[in-house]
Amino acid sequence: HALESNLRQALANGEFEPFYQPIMDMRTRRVHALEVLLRWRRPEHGLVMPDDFIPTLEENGMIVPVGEWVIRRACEQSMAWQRAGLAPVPLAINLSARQFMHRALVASIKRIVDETGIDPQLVEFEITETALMQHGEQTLEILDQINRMGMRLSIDDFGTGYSSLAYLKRFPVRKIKIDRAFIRELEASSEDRAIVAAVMALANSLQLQVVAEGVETEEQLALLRDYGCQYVQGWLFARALDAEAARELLAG
Ligand code: G
Ligand code: G
Ligand code: G
Ligand code: NA
Ligand code: MN
Repeated sequence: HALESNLRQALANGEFEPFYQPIMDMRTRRVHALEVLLRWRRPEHGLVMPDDFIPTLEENGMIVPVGEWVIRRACEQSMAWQRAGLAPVPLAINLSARQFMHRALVASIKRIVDETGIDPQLVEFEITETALMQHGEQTLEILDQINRMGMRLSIDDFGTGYSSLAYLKRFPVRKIKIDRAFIRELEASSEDRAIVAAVMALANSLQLQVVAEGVETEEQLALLRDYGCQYVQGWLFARALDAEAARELLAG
């Protein structure tokens, strides 16, 4: 369990670092939001990606304090950018099922808003459909509390999880993110195109915004534009950037 004890030290030693990937607005061609993606700057290892440490944090429960730290750090960063004169840009912050289950989540979000002074409208949370489906009525209560604070909710990795269309109507969700598995072969796969078209139709009738993830080519972008998808995220525009590179992007 060397990894686990290294992760404990990482939080104490300030080795975690949020990166920021732009979500672009097709209509304005500007940055619509920044997704916050955690990195671990591990001494003598370099930059470690979340897939190599988030699962361990989820298993041992450390995702709760680390996730709280991410929310706080990202809000502080947003405030620093605003004080430096940059136009405010919403942050899209990932929440794991484990964080979502934790009873102190809402209180800790409130505290972070009070202490950083961030406008809650600048914070949205991304939650997978599987995480949403795990906790029944309690889920609706937590989502309502977050929503009443003025924060938005998105469903992440849409289409890959435990799907029930009923919750789209019941939950105060503003946006769905089509998983990049459906975008990757969009040009070659008529099935993927049919899925994207169906998601767009559903989203339009429920008045949900849609983000397509994993957009890597101009051809994918053109198809998404044809389907009426307004928001796009992927390496065609930018990878996840460190705070300084994100600042430069926002500064134009
Ligand atoms: O708009 P600009 O030339 O600054 O584009 C920056 C990058 O975004 C380029 O790599 C371009 O290929 C890509 N891009 C192409 N079409 C669009 C679009 O409709 N919206 C946005 N935001 N970027 C686009
Ligand atoms: O940046 P990358 O695409 O490698 O991230 C992989 C996955 O790690 C993301 O899809 C997301 O689910 C998870 N992840 C990244 N950053 C965070 C974070 O700050 N909190 C949580 N809970 N998950 C994250
Ligand atoms: O939260 P989620 O698991 O959806 O996080 C998004 C993940 O997708 C991050 O790990 C990010 O680095 C990755 N990603 C973002 N854009 C692209 C892309 O255009 N192509 C690929 N392959 N991965 C991407
Ligand atoms: Na996400
Ligand atoms: Mn996703």
